[in-house]
Amino acid sequence: MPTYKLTYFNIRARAEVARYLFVLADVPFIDERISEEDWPTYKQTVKNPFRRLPVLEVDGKVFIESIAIESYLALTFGFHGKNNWEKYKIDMITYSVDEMFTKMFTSQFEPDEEKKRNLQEDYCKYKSTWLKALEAGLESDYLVGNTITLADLEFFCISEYLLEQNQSLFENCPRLKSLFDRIANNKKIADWLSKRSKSVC
Ligand SMILES: N[C@@H](CCC(=O)N[C@@H](CS)C(=O)NCC(=O)O)C(=O)O
Repeated sequence: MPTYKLTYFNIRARAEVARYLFVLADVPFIDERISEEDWPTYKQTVKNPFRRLPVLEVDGKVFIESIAIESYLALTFGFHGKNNWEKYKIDMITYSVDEMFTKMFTSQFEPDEEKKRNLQEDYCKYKSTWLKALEAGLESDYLVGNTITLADLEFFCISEYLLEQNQSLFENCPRLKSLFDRIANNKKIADWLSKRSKSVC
């Protein structure tokens, strides 16, 4: 089995889905976390031409860009659907979650009050449409096909953040609520959640 090393900060954000994939696949990996204070030095030599994280190394081969990393791991471990149609739907959900992350963080960190209000409005509208579309599109016990895939892990990862902001997130989405609970209660994920490194976000 190859040696996997995933390097990121001590946060969930753009690396947690990759971590879930390792956990679900029972594949050991080095979970390297760079502290805020070590980052300026580490950044000088990080194996990414954009000088950013996450970086995945597989037997020394370097992978960058979180979505490409997740997609590679999901394909390698068998969580990327059974055919091209399923693969497309998983990608579509992955990109919609990425857009949500961007809207959420951009609105959170915008210093200008008026711009912040507009960004928050846009984020809230997007979130509401996203929830309705996913609730209506659920195919089975899982978002795509009838087994757990990368799409469910993307949904779970962003939902952890959304629930921290609003505990009644799933008030009108009973099927999504069941999906969230199903993933949280998956034995391997539950075990990971109970012992993962505590992080600010
Ligand atoms: N599109 C890239 C974005 C990577 C990115 O923005 N990483 C941030 C952390 S989430 C980073 O390394 N920030 C530190 C810096 O830019 O100095 C991906 O998804 O991997």
